[in-house]
Amino acid sequence: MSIFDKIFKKKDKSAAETQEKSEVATQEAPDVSGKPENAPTSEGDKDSARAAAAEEAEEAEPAAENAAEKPAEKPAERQVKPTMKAEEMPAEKPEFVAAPIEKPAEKPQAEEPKPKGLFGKLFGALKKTKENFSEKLRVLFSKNKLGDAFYEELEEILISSDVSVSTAEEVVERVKERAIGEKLKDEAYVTGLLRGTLTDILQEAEVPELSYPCVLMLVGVNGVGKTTTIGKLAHYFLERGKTVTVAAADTFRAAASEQLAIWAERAGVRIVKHEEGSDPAAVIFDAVSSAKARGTDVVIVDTAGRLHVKDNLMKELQKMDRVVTREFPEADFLKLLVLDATTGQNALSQARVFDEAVELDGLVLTKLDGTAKGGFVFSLAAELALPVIFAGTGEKIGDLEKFDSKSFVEAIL
Ligand SMILES: Nc1nc2c(ncn2[C@@H]2O[C@H](COP(=O)(O)OP(=O)(O)O)[C@@H](O)[C@H]2O)c(=O)[nH]1
Ligand SMILES: [Mg+2]
Repeated sequence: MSIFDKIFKKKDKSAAETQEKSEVATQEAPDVSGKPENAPTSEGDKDSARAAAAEEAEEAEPAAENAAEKPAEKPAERQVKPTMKAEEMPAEKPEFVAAPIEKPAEKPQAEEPKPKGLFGKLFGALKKTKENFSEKLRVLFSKNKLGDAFYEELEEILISSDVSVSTAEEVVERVKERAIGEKLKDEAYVTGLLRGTLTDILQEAEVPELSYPCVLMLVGVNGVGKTTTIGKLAHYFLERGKTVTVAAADTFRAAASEQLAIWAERAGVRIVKHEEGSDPAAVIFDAVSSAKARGTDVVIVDTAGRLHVKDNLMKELQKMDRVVTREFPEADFLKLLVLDATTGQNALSQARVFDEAVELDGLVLTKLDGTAKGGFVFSLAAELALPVIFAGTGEKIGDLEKFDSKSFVEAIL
């Protein structure tokens, strides 16, 4: 079975989570079909009334009128260049930037990565990473024989490529183990071992295939590319014949749901949105209720990323998590952390924070067209068992690919 086919999994949903009550509310089905001006007219001050309605809804099925209108999903081929810029840039600025490379290192033999095809863009995106890595390895091989000094330096190279210390140790340990007893210990041989080890680490974190219906909730700090990725994902699933609804649960700023509405229109999918400042859990409740009633395949949820009010944000995310688990237990529910690939080691701490709040299922790496190093991907797999599921390679609607571990390793090494 190909890696592409194995990258989804369904985590156990804790029974405890399903019992919690939420104060979300039902309201008229917000079907704006990508037309932001048709956004539902709910008012914040109706929250308590809706809360009561939600309690009733816990026993009953979601209001039938949510289902009345026919789905507005229709695939669209438009590829409009996004015009929006992040108004709030990431709290965490990239700390590590790949060192500029003067000349590409000679490729250690072993099979040539294929620059064309499904993962082709990624090879372009990771070219600098590969040059950087290969150059360092070439220098290492030229001055060292296999031995302690060699392995120590190999560990340092990994760390300088944003692999965490403990993961770098593990990688080197595994390479050492494999090298023992072998006679052929040249550069290509060790590069092959390293490549195999890194691939194993990623594949060990991989997850089974996604099943439908499913809910994908995207979390992450501001500016990493959540909203953009949701537009790309909507397009991705539509192209594969799925029906999609996006939910604007970043209700913190009106601009956030407007930005999502633009993407929804561009992709040609239905959006569920409420007013600025409304309860994000209520948005999810509506999105999930109407998706159930309409038989929608994929619900993709946008969330806020204001880490500076971390406690609130985390409580909000937990509440949304509970709503999906309780209201749509039959759906495959994945909580995906979106990470800017230029972020470096900081990615690990972001992942820990979000994983603690809502148990994460996987990652989406964005901005792989930038100066990504990508080494942290191995640490997230080794230390948090978090696989990368999708990769963003640009700002256009088609710039998203399913992540493939083997191809990724070939692209960087
Ligand atoms: N180059 C590049 N830019 C991206 C990618 N994904 C998102 N962006 C840009 O990152 C900025 C922030 O994206 P946004 O979706 O608003 O982030 P959010 O705050 O997490 O929702 C925007 O300018 C996007 O165009 C990507 O894969 N490549
Ligand atoms: Mg956003």
